[in-house]
Amino acid sequence: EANPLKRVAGKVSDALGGYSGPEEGIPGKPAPESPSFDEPTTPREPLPAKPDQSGPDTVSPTGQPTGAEQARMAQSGAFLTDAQGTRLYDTDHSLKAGARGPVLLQDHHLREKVMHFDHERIPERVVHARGAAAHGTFRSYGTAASVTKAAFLTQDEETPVFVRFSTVLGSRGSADTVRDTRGFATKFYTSEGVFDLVGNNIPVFFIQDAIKFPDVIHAGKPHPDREIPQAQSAHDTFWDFVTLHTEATHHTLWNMSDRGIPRSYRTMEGFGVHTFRLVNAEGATTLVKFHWKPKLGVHSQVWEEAQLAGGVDPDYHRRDLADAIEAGAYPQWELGIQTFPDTPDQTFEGIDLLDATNLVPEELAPVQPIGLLTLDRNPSNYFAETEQVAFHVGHLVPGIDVTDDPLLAGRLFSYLDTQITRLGGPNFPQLPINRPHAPVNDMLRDGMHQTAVHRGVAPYRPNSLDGGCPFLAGADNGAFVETPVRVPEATKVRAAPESFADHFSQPRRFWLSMTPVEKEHIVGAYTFELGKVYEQTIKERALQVLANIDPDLCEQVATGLGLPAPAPTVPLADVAPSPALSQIGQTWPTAGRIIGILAGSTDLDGVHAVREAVLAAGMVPLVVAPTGGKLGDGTLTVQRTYVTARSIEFDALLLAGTPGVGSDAYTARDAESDPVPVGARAGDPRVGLLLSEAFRHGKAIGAWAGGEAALEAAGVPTDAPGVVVADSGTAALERITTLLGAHRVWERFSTQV
Ligand code: HDE
Repeated sequence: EANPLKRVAGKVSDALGGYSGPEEGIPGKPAPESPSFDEPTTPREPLPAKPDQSGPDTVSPTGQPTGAEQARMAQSGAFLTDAQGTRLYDTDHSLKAGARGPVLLQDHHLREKVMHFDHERIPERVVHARGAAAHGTFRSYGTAASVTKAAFLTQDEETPVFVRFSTVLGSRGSADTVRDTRGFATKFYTSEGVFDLVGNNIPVFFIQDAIKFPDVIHAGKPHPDREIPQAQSAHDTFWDFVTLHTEATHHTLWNMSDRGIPRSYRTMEGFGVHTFRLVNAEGATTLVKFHWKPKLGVHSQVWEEAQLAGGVDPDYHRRDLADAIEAGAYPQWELGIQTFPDTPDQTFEGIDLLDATNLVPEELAPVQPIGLLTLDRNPSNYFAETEQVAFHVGHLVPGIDVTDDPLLAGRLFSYLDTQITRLGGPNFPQLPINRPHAPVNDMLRDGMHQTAVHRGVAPYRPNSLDGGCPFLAGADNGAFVETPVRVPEATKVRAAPESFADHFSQPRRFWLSMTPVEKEHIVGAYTFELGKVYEQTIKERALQVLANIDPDLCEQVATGLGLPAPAPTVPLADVAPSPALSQIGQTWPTAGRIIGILAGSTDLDGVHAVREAVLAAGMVPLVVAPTGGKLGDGTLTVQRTYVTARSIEFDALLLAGTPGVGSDAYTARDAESDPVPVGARAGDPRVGLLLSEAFRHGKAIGAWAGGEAALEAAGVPTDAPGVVVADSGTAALERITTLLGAHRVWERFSTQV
């Protein structure tokens, strides 16, 4: 059948008296034939949502549709229409005076289409612009019921959630794997209203007072003149600020540690950062800090890997999260709290709980698990959900209240305010992703983008015309009542308390808690970042800050920079290390790990067996071969080729060989039976690169049946730590799985663990 679009146009032209499209070609040349790619032609309703694509369910007392109904309103009917529902017969050509003539202003379809397109983008978030999100549920263990009356934290309660992860500094299109803090924001759609826990993957912050936020962000963002560098802190203005404003030292040190380059959103811890105040049914209060603990453990990339990923797969974290959920490997985190008595001074073991540059070591206040978060559904539309979701630290529910942390106070203003610009007005809570699942009966009316059709005539209180509705609840009916905390009598000042003045002892504790290999990474990160700084005075000041954390750290970075190491200007704090701060030394689940299998050999039975074993262990096998297509008898699909495979994607590599390789029998038959003999693979520079990178990045590598030939060709010693040569693929996999429990082969790094 010829081009169906032309056919439709033909029908219209019948009605128009036989006009059948442009006749006038370029003078002197015949009109070109339209290409005739076939398109389905039978009109039908839009495709139903995929199982993981239904919109968020909402309960709206204002008569607003639920998620499914909303989707129906967004798209229905088989035919293309304009925004008013009028059917269209052509969307490929502007209305013109003759096929080669001028376009007519009266073309409503053209003007509407282009007008809407012109406004498709909204301002990106001023910080945390780059993000990825998922839906899920939070199941409460009920263990927090003694300290909070929040209904969603009672026994076995299940609450729908939406979680958005993000980087902080980069623009919306920037790379995922840059060195930066990560956002970890959770919206709980509870029966008592929305609770947002808007946290980060680092438990401390750069500043103690919100009034410094524009300063630290202006310093971290690209330079105002050239707008470079994008999405990173390795530049003069950042280091200028954080070395002058030394309360930023602790957060900066975390950023320079492996925490600044997570392996995946799935392997990050999350922190509420501030101290919050919980209130129980009796009105008793407890101060708490929130923690998210990933079930897969806390893992990071190594710096070279993060840099490579920025080029070969800038969407690395976004893809990883979506793929895992689509594959059914649902990421999980346990929510926990550290609890502290709500004393008038709001300190714990000498640590000021209102200072967001402090953490409380888990050894002093253990994290007590209170519930489990599972992310099990990808968004169906990035813009509608991930982009339009609006978090706010002031979205609280009864039982969870704020403290006087001056950083939190500023946030309580900022998160509402920023949405006015970003989402274009005050009605963003009506966007489907933001709608509470609890009944809403506010007296907020009108404004830009008002989509609710409010009933009644009396959006004010008191009223008699709407029968007095809405009514005030009171604590007995679940109202949010601010905790009556005593404010000390004081004089109005612009000042910080004396207890905010120690900027070095907490960073020193962090440094002393690191294993040697983690310290090596920190030294490498400072040396890289400061090496990118142009101003000599900033480098010197940075070294002074490092000396005040630890002279050994300072000495090593100074050596890398080729500068003298200054002596500390403050007494070095005598702090005990907190082993819980280290990411190394534990054994973690291997579920969800990605195993690259270099195939293309004749031992396809071995490859089949190892693939099955990887799947059975809950890991992900990816078969890599020189070219795409199928291997052997056609039952083995190639998933990555030498062109598309990069080492960053794999947690471990397995090299299949050829049974009998090296023997006389093999030599005789290899060319015929093995389209890609081991020898050819071994010499391929792309395989060499894959192996040398995986080796450098501390990844486990296994080989069987002669597969080690490729290792030898790549200069990877087969007797190095974490390199396994076994009799069969499954035997190699077994040993590699044990190695993966430690995440990386740490012994490969120059410093011992
Ligand atoms: Fe934010 N922050 N922030 N922040 N923040 C925003 O809100 C702000 C801070 C965090 O995925 C903005 O809707 C101020 C700490 C996350 O949508 C803005 C201060 C922590 C996200 C804003 C802070 C965070 C944001 C930009 C200092 C960790 C992304 C867009 C007082 C506990 C949320 C928006 C998402 C986003 C202001 C400090 C975490 C401008 C003024 C501390 C995870 O309102």
